[in-house]
Amino acid sequence: MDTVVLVPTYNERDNLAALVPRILALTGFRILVLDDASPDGTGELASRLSRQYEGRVHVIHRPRKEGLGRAYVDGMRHALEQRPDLVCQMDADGSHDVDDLPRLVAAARDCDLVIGSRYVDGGALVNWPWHRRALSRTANAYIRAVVGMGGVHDCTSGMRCWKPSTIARLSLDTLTSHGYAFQVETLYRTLALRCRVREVPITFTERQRGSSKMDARVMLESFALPWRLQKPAYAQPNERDQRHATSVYDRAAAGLSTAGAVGVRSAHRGGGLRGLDTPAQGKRNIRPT
Ligand SMILES: Nc1nc2c(ncn2[C@@H]2O[C@H](COP(=O)(O)OP(=O)(O)O)[C@@H](O)[C@H]2O)c(=O)[nH]1
Ligand SMILES: [Mg+2]
Repeated sequence: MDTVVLVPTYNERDNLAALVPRILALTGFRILVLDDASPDGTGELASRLSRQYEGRVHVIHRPRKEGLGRAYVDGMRHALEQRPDLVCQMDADGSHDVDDLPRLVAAARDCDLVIGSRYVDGGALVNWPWHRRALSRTANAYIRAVVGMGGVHDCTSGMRCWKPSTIARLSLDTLTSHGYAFQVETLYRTLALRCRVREVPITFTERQRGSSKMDARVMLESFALPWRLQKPAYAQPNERDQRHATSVYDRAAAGLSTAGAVGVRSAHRGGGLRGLDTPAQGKRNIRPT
């Protein structure tokens, strides 16, 4: 199994130096670093690592800081060209545990997107300050209230494993998010495409080195995104898929065939991805068909 791990970096030199050997210790994993011209020399370090581990570490040097979402779009495009079996994404700062990667990869066998989830049974947060916990929990509740999101518990998680065929259907060119909203936007599209999404528990640990790049602009974009997704003008991957998604979720709301979903709790409140809501339980498949 050939898996490419996308790692976005902005000022993560020490963290990247620690992360790369840990990932490469796993069989079948390659790394694509997405660096936005970090002033601390992360990009130069990534180049050195790509020479040291030739063929297993690559780096995209982007000219300026444009946000996590833009870096991921570039990375996904390049990853698809390399024709791997799977594409993972994870933060560079040590918050995502390398040891969780094989479980994500294993779970991808029978679904199209695996989300490493902090908010299902077995998931955990370690050393995250209370205001970050509150922000993350509130963001997830807000997104689910506005958009639904098929009952996914951790819509904002940055640790994921994709089937390349799913990424190929996302219409990367039309994704709009610059920052962390990328995670929500790509999940929304994946569900709209009726892809199978599965959450597996992960432990998220607060970084020990460097600082968070979360800022007011990132938060504002994330706040606005769920509403933007509802607008008729929002570009969908393709119209046919979206029409199907709406009818599928209508069926779910009516209590009809929802194989894999644990139950249907909320009433249908509109079109799009609203309507399917499931009781909080452990990891499971969401198969809205
Ligand atoms: N390439 C790139 N990476 C970014 C950017 N902003 C954040 N990152 C990376 O995205 C990951 C998550 O960012 P972080 O600041 O740790 O977010 P937090 O964990 O929510 O505080 C880290 O690996 C960052 O270096 C950006 O603008 N460009
Ligand atoms: Mg972080």
